[in-house]
Amino acid sequence: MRGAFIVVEGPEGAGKTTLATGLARRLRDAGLAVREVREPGGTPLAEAARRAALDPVLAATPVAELFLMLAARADHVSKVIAPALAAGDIIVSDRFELSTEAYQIAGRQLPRDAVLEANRIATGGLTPDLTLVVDVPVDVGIARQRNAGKAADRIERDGRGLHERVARAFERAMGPSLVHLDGTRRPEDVEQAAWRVVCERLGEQFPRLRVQPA
Ligand code: T5A
Repeated sequence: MRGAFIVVEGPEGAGKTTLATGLARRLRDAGLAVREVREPGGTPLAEAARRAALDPVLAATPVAELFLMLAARADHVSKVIAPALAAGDIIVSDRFELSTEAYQIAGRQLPRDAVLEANRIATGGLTPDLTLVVDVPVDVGIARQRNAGKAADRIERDGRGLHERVARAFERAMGPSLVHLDGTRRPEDVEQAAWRVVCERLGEQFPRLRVQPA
């Protein structure tokens, strides 16, 4: 038995959490077992690594930031994600390894091959079945975070150059299991478009998704 691993990715304030929550609700309404997770996070060790990585006072260097993200991922995959998939659950994750490509490789400009190999060790080779990338321009995402009253963490406070490189990396990401969504649309429209993709891609494995209304 194997479940399915859905990841929602995108730059700051793209609407990832909003979309992940909406998709998880729809999947549960369809009668499926769903587990919502976020990265970095999801286990006590991973949440501690998240706090360390995002704390402005600790001022993690780019390399320290990378290894905090990967330590969090290794713990999360082995203790939560892999067991849940083995039990047949659908995982909906707010961020995963594409964030490492966008932030640590494109954003921080760390060496690509070495980072990808270190990430592969962290994941044990587990990759998402479906990655939904929510694209928004940098200014739109930052304005949304401000309007939501979110206190900026260490990475969010970084310069505009980083966030431009991150957003471009997400926009350019491609792959057979990767689908882009226009995050500038209304939340309900983004969710609707994502739901259509989920039903198309996972309908064969989960027959309950074949008959879901649009
Ligand atoms: N990181 C993470 C790395 O550097 N490397 C890694 O490998 C990983 C995994 C995590 C940080 O860690 C970094 C990246 C990040 O800097 P985070 O909290 O997961 O931080 O990421 P954020 O992008 O900062 O999360 P946000 O919660 O701010 O953004 P979301 O989740 O994209 O947006 P959301 O859904 O919370 O919405 C923000 C606001 O916009 C509104 C919402 O109501 C909310 O007010 N909104 C919309 N408004 C208009 N139209 C829409 N379509 C909207 N969708 C949502």
